[in-house]
Amino acid sequence: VQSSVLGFPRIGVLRDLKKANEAYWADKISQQDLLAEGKRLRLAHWKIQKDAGVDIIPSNDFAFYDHILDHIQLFNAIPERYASQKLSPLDEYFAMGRGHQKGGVDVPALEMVKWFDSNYHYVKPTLQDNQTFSLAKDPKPVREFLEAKEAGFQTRPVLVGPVSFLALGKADRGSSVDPITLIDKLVPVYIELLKALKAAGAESVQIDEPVLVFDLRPEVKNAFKPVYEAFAAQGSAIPSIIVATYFGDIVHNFDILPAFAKVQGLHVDLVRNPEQLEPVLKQLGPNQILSAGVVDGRNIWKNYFEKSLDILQTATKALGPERVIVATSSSLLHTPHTLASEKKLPADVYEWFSFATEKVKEVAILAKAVTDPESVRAELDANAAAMKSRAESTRTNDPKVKERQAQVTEEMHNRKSPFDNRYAQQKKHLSLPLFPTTTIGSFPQTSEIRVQRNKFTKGEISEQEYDDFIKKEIDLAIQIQDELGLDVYVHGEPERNDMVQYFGERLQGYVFTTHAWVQSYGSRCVRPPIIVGDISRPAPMTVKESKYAASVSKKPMKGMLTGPVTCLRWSFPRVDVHQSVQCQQLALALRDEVVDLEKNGIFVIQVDEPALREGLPLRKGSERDAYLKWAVNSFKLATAGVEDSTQIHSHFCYSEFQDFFHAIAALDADVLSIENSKSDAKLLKVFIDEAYPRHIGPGVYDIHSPRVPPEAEFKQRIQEMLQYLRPEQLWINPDCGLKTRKWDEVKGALTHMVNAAKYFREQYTKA
Ligand code: THG
Ligand code: ZN
Repeated sequence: VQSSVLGFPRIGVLRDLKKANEAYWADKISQQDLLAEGKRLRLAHWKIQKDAGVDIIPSNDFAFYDHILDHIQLFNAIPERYASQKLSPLDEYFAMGRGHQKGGVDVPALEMVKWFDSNYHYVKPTLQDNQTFSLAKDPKPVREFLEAKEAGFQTRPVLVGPVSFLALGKADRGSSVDPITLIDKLVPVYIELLKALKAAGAESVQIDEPVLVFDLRPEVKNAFKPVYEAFAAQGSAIPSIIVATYFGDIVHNFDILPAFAKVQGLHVDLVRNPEQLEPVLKQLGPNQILSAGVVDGRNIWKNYFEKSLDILQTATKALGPERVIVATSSSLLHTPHTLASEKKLPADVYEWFSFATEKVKEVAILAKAVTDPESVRAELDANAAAMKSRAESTRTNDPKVKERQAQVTEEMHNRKSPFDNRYAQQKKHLSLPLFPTTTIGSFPQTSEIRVQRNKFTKGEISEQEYDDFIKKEIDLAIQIQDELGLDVYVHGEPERNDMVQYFGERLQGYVFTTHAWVQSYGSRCVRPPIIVGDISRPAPMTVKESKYAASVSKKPMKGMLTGPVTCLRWSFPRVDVHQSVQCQQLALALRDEVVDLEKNGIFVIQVDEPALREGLPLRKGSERDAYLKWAVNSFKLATAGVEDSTQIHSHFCYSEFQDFFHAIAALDADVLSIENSKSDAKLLKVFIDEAYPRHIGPGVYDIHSPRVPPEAEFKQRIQEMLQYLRPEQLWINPDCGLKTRKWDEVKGALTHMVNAAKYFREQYTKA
């Protein structure tokens, strides 16, 4: 039995890649320096895996920004607006990833969206009606394979499969091509790449076709067969192929499997869907390999060896040990680098976790244990002890929380009155103009803020000094909002590190880490807190700052909370209790916070649920309905405790509402802000079609890019929105929080935004 890893995190022990990227973008290091840092990281990560005893080590899992973006460049699927700038390949790459506004060049970034149901974002392939593909010069997978080989690592390159690459893409604005129809143009380029890999010495490649876990349109389903037959026709001119899927089961797509009759094997996710093992075993051809994903690539819990070995025994019994590979369920991209960096975790809890570096060892140990458990007896015993310690720990169980959950009633989920009544009262109470302007909550996290927070964490400044600093930052945020002329203020969240981590650190039932960073997009990382037990709120979490901000502001101050679903989704959840239970516990804690804010004079409260959609089970059907029911109920439970005159806002970081509209409507939030700046305003049509009565602020500009759009762009965007929304329904706001931006970018963009809102306000008041 061999062991394999589908991908390793790229950012390094101390977010080295983030630091290098950001230094390069700020012109502080050269292109050569950045490339050298990339190489150093790749070599370090290969070494970790080799030292752990992993048999099959991936290459081309590294990316400076995003691996799908790598493939966009690899296949020369670069929209003309970037290609025509004559930037260096690396700068062109970053221009697509994050926009480029420098040296007379001004191009926005390509759209970035969530990777399946994870908190990682990929750059969407954006394709043209007359799209062509060709293989990039010095193709990255070949280059990195050779780099590894030279350093003494035989690797298995990871590629995104051609069907998934296209199916995850979209037509560019102004094009109407269905990306999957481009498959015949892509396959020859792909074959050229596979041949180059073979010539370089690659014996095997991992081709990821994760779209196989979706419900697929017939056009996409039918695309697999010709592609993989064309590969098979290459015989030994190309490496052998393992087709990898993850984050779901492929049983519902078994009718596609004949397409893979000639590949070497299949990888399936047996953490998420262990029940697919038996049917998959039956589907494999007589010589095909099963890559059994038993070590979780999405969570940080130590592998339950006994359970995994059960699965692996079943597989080896059916196939024989030489046809089974023990693998991570997915790439380890979604897990932090190493547990060894955590010096502050309680000792008992420390034993329960495995991060990427430790998971790599788990894979290697399991591979040995299947056929020769005695060779790893000590490891197996230690694992059993850790499992037992967790199962018996008193940390996990809080009877008071359970009691409160038992007392939740149906009516606790509903506001006192329907929206129309509420709105009438809110209008009076808040006296808002037409096209009210606001922001999503956070303002720039300046280096000064980070420095002070760090000092406070390390005990170098007192709580009083830190509080005074935060107050000064809030004062500044309010002064700037005065100058900008916004209508509903925010305090700017200078006291918060991350919108989920901050709450995790204030709730019972969580533990948090010091270095457990996970890449979210590009150079941006998050440090998800870990839910280990029943959750409750020992004390108010945000009241102090919001109350202070309201006291020094002449406009309504918006309180800012992260909703229960998002707190759950962006944490590492428990695996011993259903997520719906954890979510309800979070909802009850937040309900108390919402009511406390109202008691303290905060009458606009935003409860963000940007993660609501990514939690949606990947396939339609009963699982989805069940998820939506508990997710929506948790939001309602968290927010329904307030008076009618208090306005509840919520925010979502995406614009794909088609499959999801009813859930959003069911939240009954008075105002929704959504991300729309990079998608077609037509998507808003669903709000008219469904006669949505409440208020909406579709983001009018993209905050993920440093670019400051001209005022005319704002006006045009608002004009487009007014084709689909009633004027009294429309709020004007950015697309998301502004914490990643610099103050001059924020001031520039918001000045244009407020001017544009005022322009329409005048037009409509006249009319
Ligand atoms: N928090 C969490 N997940 C998220 C978001 C978030 N997922 C979706 C979306 N927002 C992703 N966006 C971001 C935006 C900014 C940052 C991370 C994810 C960010 N991170 C800091 C960085 O990388 O420099 C680190 C934060 C810190 O210093 O504490 O800015 O908001 N959980
Ligand atoms: Zn957002």
